[in-house]
Amino acid sequence: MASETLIRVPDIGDFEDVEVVEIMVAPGDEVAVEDPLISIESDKATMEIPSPVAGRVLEIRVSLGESVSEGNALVVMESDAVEKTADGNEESPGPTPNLAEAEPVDVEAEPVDVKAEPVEVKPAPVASASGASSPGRPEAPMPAAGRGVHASPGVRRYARQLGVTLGETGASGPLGRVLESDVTDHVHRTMSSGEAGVGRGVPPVPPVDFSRFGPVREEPLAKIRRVSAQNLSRSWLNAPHVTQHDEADITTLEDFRRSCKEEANRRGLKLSPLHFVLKAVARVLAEFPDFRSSLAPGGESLVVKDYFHLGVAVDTENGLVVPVIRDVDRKSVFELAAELAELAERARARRLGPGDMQGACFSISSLGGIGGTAFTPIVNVPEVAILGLSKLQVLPRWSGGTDSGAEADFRARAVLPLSLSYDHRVIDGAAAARFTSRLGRMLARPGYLLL
Ligand code: CAO
Repeated sequence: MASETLIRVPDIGDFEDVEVVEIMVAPGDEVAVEDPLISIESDKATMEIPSPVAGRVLEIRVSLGESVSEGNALVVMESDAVEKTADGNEESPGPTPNLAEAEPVDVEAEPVDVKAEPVEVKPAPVASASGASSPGRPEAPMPAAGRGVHASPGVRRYARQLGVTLGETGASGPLGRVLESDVTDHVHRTMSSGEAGVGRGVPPVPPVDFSRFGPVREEPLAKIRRVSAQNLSRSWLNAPHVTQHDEADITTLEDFRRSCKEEANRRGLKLSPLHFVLKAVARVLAEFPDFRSSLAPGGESLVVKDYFHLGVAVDTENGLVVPVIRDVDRKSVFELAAELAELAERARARRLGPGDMQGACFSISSLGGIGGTAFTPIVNVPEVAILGLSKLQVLPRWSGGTDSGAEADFRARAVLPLSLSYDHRVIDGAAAARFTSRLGRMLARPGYLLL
């Protein structure tokens, strides 16, 4: 006859308040003996708690993120064949687990995460602590941990961070063990199949037969546009975006730029506001290292880049490409103008190599030569921020700042709109506002660039 079995946290050594990191079953699931039920993780090791009985899951007594210790109730199972032992206790059928020999699956962790140290964890039967059990529910002894999907804690952690379900990956390790490379391969396969490009779990747009509404024709997309569509979707779906809008008073800079025109012509160059912005951004990035960082795999640290290579979005008839100008901090504005002109020309002639588009720590997208007052550029992930420039306008600005004193008045100023999109996992709104304010001040007083 079916009876209910309450499964508790076994003896997990000296650990207390261990976090529930994975719940592998849901009410209604049928499980076999030793199928994994719950995964718990201390700062040293991960351990699966398998089912000691075969049957149906009735109730989950814990939630993700909850801290548990030995004896806490985890899962209530309905199982057919729970037998009485000689001492009157009830226990599960099948191979009686030898708890002394129990081999915690996750003990020999591969050091994917440097914090994962091998620790000996010995699951043991949970004593029927008085008052700890629900009336009428026999306690189940706990067998050895982790006989479902075999993987080290490092691999489990890696899979969790990437949102990968271990059962869906290959298992190319010895005895069907899932390796880190199986998880990585699974992600690559999913990404290149296009499934992840539009975001897993995002409902697909249903196809529409537009010819029902009028004449249509189908035109193939250029390769560049298809590649950038994937990159943009991936960036948009992975990074929580926020855009900080600001403006820079570049009246003085514009006077200076005009005064350089003759010299620029002599060098066969055209100076645009963008070339000065490149220089100023490199200076501001030196003061704001987070803006030239990337999240390390796993998302637990930042990789800060101590180089100042900047990507610049170039509009081509086949789509958007982002070539990279290296060491912007060490180049003059004329050198930057010459290099960007050369890169843009090669981009439009489809002569950029992959190396020309790699290594940026921050990007700039300028629509200033076209129009618009603000926009929300998409961060070129794994970079964490991108600066958008719109068309400068001559606008009235109050000369007294927040002071309404009699001396102040409205003056015509050349105002450059700035739109800084950032990955909110790395950058806070206050930092973004400080960044654009600093950049605005730098551009308003271009003499700073000489200091
Ligand atoms: N405000 C007003 N005028 C501006 C300006 C601004 N912010 N920025 C540039 N201009 C002017 C230039 O001075 C130039 O004027 P002249 O013809 O009188 O010399 C004119 O606009 C055209 O400039 P440009 O765009 O050709 O040159 P640039 O160096 O500023 O930009 C490049 C080069 C490659 C970035 C640009 O050509 C380009 O492709 N921009 C589009 C990028 C894009 O598509 N971004 C969207 C991506 S989605 O995030």
